[in-house]
This record gives sequence, structure tokens and C-alpha cells, in this order.
Amino acid sequence: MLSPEQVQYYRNNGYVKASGILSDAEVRQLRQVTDDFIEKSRGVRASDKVFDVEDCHTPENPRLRRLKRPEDQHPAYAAIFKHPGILAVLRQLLGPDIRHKGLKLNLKPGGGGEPVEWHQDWAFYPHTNDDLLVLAIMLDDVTDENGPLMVVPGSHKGPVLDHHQEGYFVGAVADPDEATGFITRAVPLYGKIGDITVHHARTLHGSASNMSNRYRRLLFITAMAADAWPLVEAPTDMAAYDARIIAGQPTIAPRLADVPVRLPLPRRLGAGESIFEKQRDVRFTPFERVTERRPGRGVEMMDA
Ligand SMILES: O=C(O)CCC(=O)C(=O)O
Repeated sequence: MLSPEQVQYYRNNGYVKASGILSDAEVRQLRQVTDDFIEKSRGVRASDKVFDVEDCHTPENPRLRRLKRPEDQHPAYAAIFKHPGILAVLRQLLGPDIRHKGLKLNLKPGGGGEPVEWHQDWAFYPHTNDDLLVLAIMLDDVTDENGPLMVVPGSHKGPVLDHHQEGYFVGAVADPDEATGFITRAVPLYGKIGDITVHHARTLHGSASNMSNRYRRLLFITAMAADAWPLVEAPTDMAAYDARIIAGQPTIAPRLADVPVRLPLPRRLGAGESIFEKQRDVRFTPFERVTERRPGRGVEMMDA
């Protein structure tokens, strides 16, 4: 559980940190399972349905940057949706009825793991109300060197920034003039193995290259109030959609709130599905990079 002060901190600042939600044994298992997937990634030469690897990935030097749909890859990840401590935190911040939008596991390998450019998740998936958040579980100590998630306090109460460039959605804030005032106020979210952070879907955030020689692995749960209805890619299979309820009840009565919306459209065709692929085209890249940027291809799916 979060303390009342932590809940208030989240409401005021759009993010919060907490410790002691997962047991040491639970975190140990998640780390072990994740180590095993890094080992397995030696068997792929390029990104596929399970592994999203950096361009320089080789069997000898695996560079796994994201495990896709972790909940489908191992029961230890799927168990997070039923974890009593995680559900308690989600209820405190979202209310009794909660739907998940899947897990993501970003690994950011040492020795240059790629930055994630500044963005608001809300720009990728606006809903009828903004009771949406991302909870991150640290599977490694997160320090200044290994590319901590950075958030801009209070930005969840501000506008949805323009994530378009030359008329196309590029998955990152593209206009330096619009972004700079915000990102100079960013704070890094450091922590120990097993700590969690939560950020609001409208909170502006990003992370730099991993300059250390070790991984920075974060397991993310995206969750929302069950009455937040997606404005892009609205569900058509209600049974599948309602199977994502992890607390309380589904509803067919979306709650409409006065929220800023800018659709993540139009998209360029031909890009992959991860945020790394989506952000390929963006030219405003304020994070210091260790690796070369690859040529752009565009954006097609809406999942930050
Ligand atoms: O892994 C990170 O540092 C940030 C990830 C993120 O913001 C995202 O995937 O939307």
C-alpha cells in the first residue's frame, strides 16, 4: 500500500516512488526469469515476435532491449496482474475497477542501451478520461549511470504536447521549443532492486542511454480505470477486452472527462511496434547517445 502522503504526492506531481511492495523472493524470480530470456535471445539474429533487440545484437553479445508481451512469455510475469500489493497500489490510484493494458519489459543493456525520447504515453493512447498510469518494477538498481526513467513533475496537469513531425505521429515530442521548458525540470527516478515507481499517463518522461556496464531492467504495467475508453483502436472483441479486468467490474458506460486530446494520427506505415521503432524518425533527440541512430522508417502501432 501507499501512504496517504504518497497518494497525494502522486496526485500533485504525476509520479511517486515506493518500496516493499514485492517480496525479495518475488523479485528474485522475476530477475532470474529475465536473465533466462536474455540467454534465450542469443538464439535470434533480429527482432521477432518475442524479442526486440538492438541492431548490434549478436549471439555472442546479446543486446535485448525489450521482451514483448512478457505476460505471454512466462507465468512469473503474468502473476503480476494478481499481485495483492500491486493491486492495492492500483486501487489507491485508479479506484476499484481496473483494466490492464499489458506488461512491457524494457531492458536497456549496459554499454549504450538506447535512450527513450521525451514523450507522454497519453499521446499514444488517449482515452475518455485520464485515470491511466504506468507502474514500473525495478529489476536492477537504477542509478544515474544506467539510464533512469526521468519524469517532469506536474506535467500530467499540463497540455498534451505535440508528438508529430511533418504531419506524422513520431512517438516523441518533436519540437524543441515546446519541450525544453518542460525537460529542464525533469527528475530521475533512482531506486533499488524491487522498488516501484508509478507515473501518470500524461506525465512527460524519457530516459537516457545506459552508460554503465550492467542492464537497467524495468517491468512496466499499464493500467487504467475500467471506465476509461480508448479513443484510438477502440475494442471490438468485448470478451478479450474484459478479460483484461484485474480488479472490480467492466462497464459499457465510459466516463467522459475534460482532458486534452491529440490523436496519434496519421501514422507512417512500415515501422515496428516498440517505442524504439516508433521514435526512429524524430529529429529532436536531446539525450546523449552512445550508439548511432538508425535511419527512420515511421510509426504504425499505438502502444508506447
Ligand atoms: O524504458 C524506459 O526508460 C522508458 C520506457 C517508456 O517510457 C515507454 O516504453 O513508454
